Amino acid sequence: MNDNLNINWYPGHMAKTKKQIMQDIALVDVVLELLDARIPIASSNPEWEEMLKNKKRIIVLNKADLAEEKENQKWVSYFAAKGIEAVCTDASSGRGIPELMKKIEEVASEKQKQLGEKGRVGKSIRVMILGIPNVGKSSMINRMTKKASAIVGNKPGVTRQKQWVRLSNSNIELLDTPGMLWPKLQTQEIAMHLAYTGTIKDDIMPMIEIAYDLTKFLLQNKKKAFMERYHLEEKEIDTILANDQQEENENILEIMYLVGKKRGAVLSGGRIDEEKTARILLDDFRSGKIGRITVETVK
Ligand SMILES: Nc1nc2c(ncn2[C@@H]2O[C@H](COP(=O)(O)OP(=O)(O)OP(=O)(O)O)[C@@H](O)[C@H]2O)c(=O)[nH]1
Ligand SMILES: [Mg+2]
Repeated sequence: MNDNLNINWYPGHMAKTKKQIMQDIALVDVVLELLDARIPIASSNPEWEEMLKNKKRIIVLNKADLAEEKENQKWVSYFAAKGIEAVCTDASSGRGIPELMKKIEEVASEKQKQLGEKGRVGKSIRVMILGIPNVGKSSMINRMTKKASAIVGNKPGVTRQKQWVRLSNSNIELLDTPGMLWPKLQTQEIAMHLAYTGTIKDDIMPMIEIAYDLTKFLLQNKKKAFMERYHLEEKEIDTILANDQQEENENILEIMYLVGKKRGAVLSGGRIDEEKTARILLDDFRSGKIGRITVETVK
């Protein structure tokens, strides 16, 4: 397997997005930093630290329903220890949103008080939603406003332009932004984690390599869930993994092929359809069908 994901995942429009966001940061009172609860490290843009200094930040661990509850709580404590407030949410069901709203309102009322002291009343509190592509920013806005204010889609790059949305019966305004990545991913592992979760457009990704890497991760860390999902026997898996007649990556590929076979991803002539197998594995992982899986745990 190729060790390098050589892909252009920082398309031209990202630089423009960043410029726009930099300008808008100056206008907002609070920034909601949406992270993917399964990969809180990889989904955190290293540029934000600098961009957001002196801004009130709240970390939102979204897609918490797809991550392990115990690990979610560990991440909340991890951020708390750094003096950063963090909330776990599921923007599809709405879980955690009331708690998040409460936190925003706390910040808003503090800000109102400060403005009131300066004699400026009636000013809106502006909240920017920031995050990597596909993390659930627009879904979050729709949950908060309780209507379909923003377009949502199960692929990265759905929101193309920023959009202000006002919360009804409130002086809070939310700013939806396009997903943002950064020019140089720090490590190969981070690139892989972003790929597993569907942050980078699939059509520019080597899907088979990503599914291979995911399979390897699952076999090392979530073997039981993996076996259950694909009705595989532990003995069968262990025999393949222990085979020293072929390279380790061939052993893992063999297990991928088993999955393909079980799921009918077979070409005419009986060969395994690698592309289709890769799709099945990634789709199952992304939609939580293999289970709630936290890829990056607190160290
Ligand atoms: N399971 C789960 N799915 C979610 C959650 N939040 C959003 N989604 C799904 O994730 C996909 C992306 O959601 P969007 O709200 O469009 O994400 P976005 O961050 O606005 O994406 P871009 O505009 O492309 O940057 C959609 O299929 C949502 O239904 C969540 O908390 N849990
Ligand atoms: Mg969006």
